[in-house]
Amino acid sequence: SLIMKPKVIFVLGGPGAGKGTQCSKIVEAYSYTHLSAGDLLREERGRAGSEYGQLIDTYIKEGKIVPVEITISLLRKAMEETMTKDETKSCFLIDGFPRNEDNLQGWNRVMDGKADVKFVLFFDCSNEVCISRCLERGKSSGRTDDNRESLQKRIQTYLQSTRPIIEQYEKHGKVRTVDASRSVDEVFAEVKAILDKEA
Ligand code: UP5
Ligand code: MG
Repeated sequence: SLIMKPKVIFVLGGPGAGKGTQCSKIVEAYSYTHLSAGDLLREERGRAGSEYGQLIDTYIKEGKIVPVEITISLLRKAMEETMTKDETKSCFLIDGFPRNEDNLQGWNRVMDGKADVKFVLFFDCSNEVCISRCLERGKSSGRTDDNRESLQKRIQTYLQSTRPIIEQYEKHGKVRTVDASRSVDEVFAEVKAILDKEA
């Protein structure tokens, strides 16, 4: 079980908003561990003997949100592994989660009292910019969802399911919004200002 109560920042924003890019930069400069829910799901999809491989594959291509039991167990395992290896590593960037009401309720059910969610770091970016970044990346990413058809669905899911989650946190004053349409360095300057203020 968890040794110390982990400190969590949820990192949200549309597909291609730059969540992963900015989390990598945060990790270089601050003592956070980056856990991308999408990366964990893709890893589980490719794991030999995974009972969820096929389901995850289909959901990702369709831009649909995987049932929370699967995602939460991967996140929880990754957090526990990190903290077991090094007890001082108790700050996490959880990237791309929670994406819908099912995710949020699952988190609250499993993690309530076991982790402190500090705030949501929200990378705000127009759909057009998001789509063009993912299509550009799709030329070499090998991601099965970096194509026009999947992107249309990912954007739909983001608008219908994820934005309302961000709005819920906003009502509690728990969202820090960054203009993610600018250059990587400009975005990171804004991220740093937020993290330095919160620390
Ligand atoms: N790039 C980044 N920043 C830039 C900038 N400022 N200027 C110009 N270019 C910039 O960046 C995307 C691309 O843009 C890269 O080529 C980058 O160089 C460039 P990246 O940092 O990868 O953006 P990110 O927001 O991380 O985009 P990603 O595609 O990972 O976002 P998604 O939220 O769509 O993907 P994720 O991996 O989180 O989820 C994929 C799928 O998994 C979901 O659709 C869903 O089916 C499933 N999923 C769940 O079911 N549950 C979960 O909890 C999580 C995922
Ligand atoms: Mg990502």
